[in-house]
Amino acid sequence: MKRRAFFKAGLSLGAISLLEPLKGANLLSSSFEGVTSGPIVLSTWIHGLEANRAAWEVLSKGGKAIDAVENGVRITEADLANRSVGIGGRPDRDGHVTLDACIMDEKSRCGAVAFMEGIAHPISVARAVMETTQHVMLVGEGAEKFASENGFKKAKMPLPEVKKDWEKWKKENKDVFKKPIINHENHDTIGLIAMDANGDLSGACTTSGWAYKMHGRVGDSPIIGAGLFVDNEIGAATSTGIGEAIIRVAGSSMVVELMRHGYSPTDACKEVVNRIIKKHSDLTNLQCGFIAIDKKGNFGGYSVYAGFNYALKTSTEDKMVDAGFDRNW
Ligand code: SD4
Repeated sequence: MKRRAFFKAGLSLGAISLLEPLKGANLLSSSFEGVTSGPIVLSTWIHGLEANRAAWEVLSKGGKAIDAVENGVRITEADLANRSVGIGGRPDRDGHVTLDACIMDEKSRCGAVAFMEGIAHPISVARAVMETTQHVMLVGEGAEKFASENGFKKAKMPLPEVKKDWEKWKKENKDVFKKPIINHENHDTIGLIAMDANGDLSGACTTSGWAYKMHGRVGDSPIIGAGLFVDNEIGAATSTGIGEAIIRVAGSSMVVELMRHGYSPTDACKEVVNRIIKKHSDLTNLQCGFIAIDKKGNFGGYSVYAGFNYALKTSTEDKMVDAGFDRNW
């Protein structure tokens, strides 16, 4: 398969002509974006490398993007060392690990679970909601009941070492609104978007959310349009960071909508980041990042603060890419 990947150093006329009609775009002016042809997987943070490889196992055999995205993020959900996704996730302030996830396919079918406890793979439950019910989202006990009835694997959470951290946090820190520092050192949510050999797009997003959040809090990650959005005519986007800020601007759906109006993936992510910045007078620790792919294989990402990066997998690339950013910490 013919494939091209253009970065700053290798920008070619071919890439320019592909993007010429785009309005409001900086074209491929930075190292944090590119264009490729053929299947592609993009996912948030360093844990995305492994997730992408699992997604690639599906795509490289001609599989569908929807299967690839689920396969990919299940790796992160099963990683006991990951404190922001799945089994190893940190609890809320009352000691409950509550999990949020959503999935969306090329037909705009979608499924989500939120505020769900004790189930190892929320993304697969979200997919079952999508495929076997008339609903889009199940939460809390209802989601757990649905998962048990459908034979999903249970898991005991929090892990003993995570519980120990929480007990320490409880003693030392009563401020439930303290914002987590969201950067590559404490990993965070995985949002994974992919395009398959057929040119179809899908996405998945899964998290244990904001560590030590209020009991009952749900962030952007399971909300279609906030944490994830796919429109197979246009592109796909997903997010990471302070979910409340992302929900306020309908983040991922806005990124896709801007791409519909001619923005490149990076410029669409940047515009939504700018809206977040404009709407918040206090930006302390307010990290939010977006990644996006468009239908032509352009991809990119942007965040409020430096430090956000994403994993890229194509048939020739398997690496981390630094997202563009508005400011340094
Ligand atoms: C949330 N967006 O629950 C998630 C957390 C996250 O990077 O992405 N952290 O708000």
